Amino acid sequence: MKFKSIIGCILCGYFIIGCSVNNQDKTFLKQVEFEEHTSLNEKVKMAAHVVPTQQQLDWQKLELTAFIHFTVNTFTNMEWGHGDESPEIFNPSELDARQWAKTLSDAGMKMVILTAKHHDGFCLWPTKTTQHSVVSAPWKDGNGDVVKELSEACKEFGLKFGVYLSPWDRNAECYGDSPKYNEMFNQQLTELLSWYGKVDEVWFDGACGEGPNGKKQEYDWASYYATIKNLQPDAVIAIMGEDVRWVGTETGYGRETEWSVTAYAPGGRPEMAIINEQLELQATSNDLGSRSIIEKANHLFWYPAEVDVSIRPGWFYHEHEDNQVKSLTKMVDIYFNSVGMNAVLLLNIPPDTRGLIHENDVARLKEFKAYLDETFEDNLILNAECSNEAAAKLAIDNDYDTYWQIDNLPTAATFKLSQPQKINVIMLQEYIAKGQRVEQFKVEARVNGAWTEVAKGTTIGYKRLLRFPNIIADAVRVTIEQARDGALINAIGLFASPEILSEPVIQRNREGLVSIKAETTHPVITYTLDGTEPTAASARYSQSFSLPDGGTVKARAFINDFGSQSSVVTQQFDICSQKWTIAGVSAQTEQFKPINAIDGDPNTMWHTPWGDNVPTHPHYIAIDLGEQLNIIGFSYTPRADHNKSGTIFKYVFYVSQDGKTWQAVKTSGEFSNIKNNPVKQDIRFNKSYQARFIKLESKEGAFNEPWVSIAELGVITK
Ligand code: FUL
Repeated sequence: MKFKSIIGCILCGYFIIGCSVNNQDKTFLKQVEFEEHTSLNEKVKMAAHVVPTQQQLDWQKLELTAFIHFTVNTFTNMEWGHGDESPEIFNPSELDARQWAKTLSDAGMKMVILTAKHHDGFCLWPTKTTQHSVVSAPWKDGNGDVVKELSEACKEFGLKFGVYLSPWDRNAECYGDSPKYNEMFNQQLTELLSWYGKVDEVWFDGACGEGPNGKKQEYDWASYYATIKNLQPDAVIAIMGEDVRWVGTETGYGRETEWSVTAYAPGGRPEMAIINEQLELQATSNDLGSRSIIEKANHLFWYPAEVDVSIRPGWFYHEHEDNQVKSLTKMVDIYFNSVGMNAVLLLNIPPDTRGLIHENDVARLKEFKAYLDETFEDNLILNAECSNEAAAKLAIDNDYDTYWQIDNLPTAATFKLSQPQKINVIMLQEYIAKGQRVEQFKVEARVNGAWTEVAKGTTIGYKRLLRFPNIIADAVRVTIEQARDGALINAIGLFASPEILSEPVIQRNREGLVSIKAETTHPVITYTLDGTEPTAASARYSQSFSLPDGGTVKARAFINDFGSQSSVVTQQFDICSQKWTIAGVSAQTEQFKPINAIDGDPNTMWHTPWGDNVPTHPHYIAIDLGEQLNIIGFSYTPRADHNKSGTIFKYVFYVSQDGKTWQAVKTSGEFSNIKNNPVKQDIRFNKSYQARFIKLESKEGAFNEPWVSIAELGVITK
């Protein structure tokens, strides 16, 4: 096998990339380029020896990191600001970055990344590049600096610190004048990376909502990376950077098979884009690193996944989402599907208009931390007897840098526990300092003398966590079945996680009937309609009840004679759609009728014809509300299934008295960030309108398709 020099050296020359060609243990630091005619077997073996940089390795070990989204949007109630917001509105009454840092460090987070500048262009630090910043805000009479306050608080609480700087800038006048904006952007980076001490991660968002007629800016990625390498050589560069990869969704869930070695080329440089075009790969592709992709690839990269997700539906704080902080069950599920699937979790916790992390989020983070502590405090395998493989002991010695080396596959190791124990979680870790290799494994447990398979999987990577139903076992057997080269397992864990009583689900149908269900068998559910927290003494739910005009329903589940309780779930309902009818649509299909958009069921949808030669935008749906209502806004719920095709991005919203003369109340509306985060969006108007009819007209889809889909359309009257 011959090795060619690494493409990074040829292409740009600013990564120090080495390849030690020691025959025992060849490694390719961060990337490798294949010689022509390299066989698949050789390629796969080389893939096993692509290793992370020290920075990437240190980053991976953080596991839990936090995002802070805070800017003018916090005060305008928006997800994407337009860039024309007055700095006057930026006025947090009690901003306390120490409260953020303490809350996050108490929650087990190891780093905090702040949106120093989001798409609206407002800078949270006193930049010299624009007046559109904290210097023009009333907060601290223009003398405030959020970046400084948070970076100092992070130092105090032992947290690493990162900055998010949006390349897309809707305020900068020079955006679109490429050389000029690149200079401004590099200046902003220089300030952020030289004024505030150590910066550990720089986050470049790939989002841009300019559309076909918008401004076109050619980002000079190579110069941005050079600025960072120069000022903060230890920082990893994420998303549109070359060290850390966006996992591809904002749901909190990574891939079942997650390779840190990808054929998907990192960052934004044109030469990387060409590689991805040739292989037809995107950050969102299902498969970035399997053997079949490697077969086609000429290069491989160490490009590990980061899972970014918000604790609330939106990235910025919205008061109306105070009751939609993700449940403990959901948070734990996200943890197992991110940290437990070879990724780093980047959990967003957006401060409110006071400049504080809201009480509801603080409470949930405490529960989350307590749950993880209780689950992982006692690794039951550490005292196990390793019966058949002396070498496997190295995986249970609690030393990260020693490992069980498995050269002949498949190989199993049995770990005998001192006594039968309740278990429901297995943890496996690969020693990724030497590469990611395992392609298939299984775990069996001995229950009452009989072996049964409890978990199996494909990739392990830095960490793999698998959950299975409670069992009482006295031994476990781990079999590494397939790998790209000798497998190196440096840690195995066996845990008993506490049961979480799952929260009830509150639903209301078109007729206004509310039903509450829980997954747990035979729970007692109590609820309130007055906004108070349900307790054991609150009304018991036994059958559906009517709430046609809307209101707030809070519910909680109990088991064990009220001995264990779930967290509280809240659902806010507006007026129900019982009296509504469809007054008109631009196009329809038999399968997905317009009525589905107002049937109260988010699992059904209206969809216009799709495929070739179908009607295109503007599409519309008009609804007769059956009565005059005082409308202050509307809500759009994108389709519920995994496929988000037809999701609307830009729209106009109209009201009418008679269904003939329409008044546009939102002329250039946009469902911000709906492509990446397709959740229900509440759009509020500046004033209220008396209307009997409403109409939503699409202008542009989120995925450049000519058709549209709507799961639910609702009005806000309260
Ligand atoms: C997206 C952005 O458009 C969102 O507003 C948010 O910042 C998220 C983390 O990245 O691409």
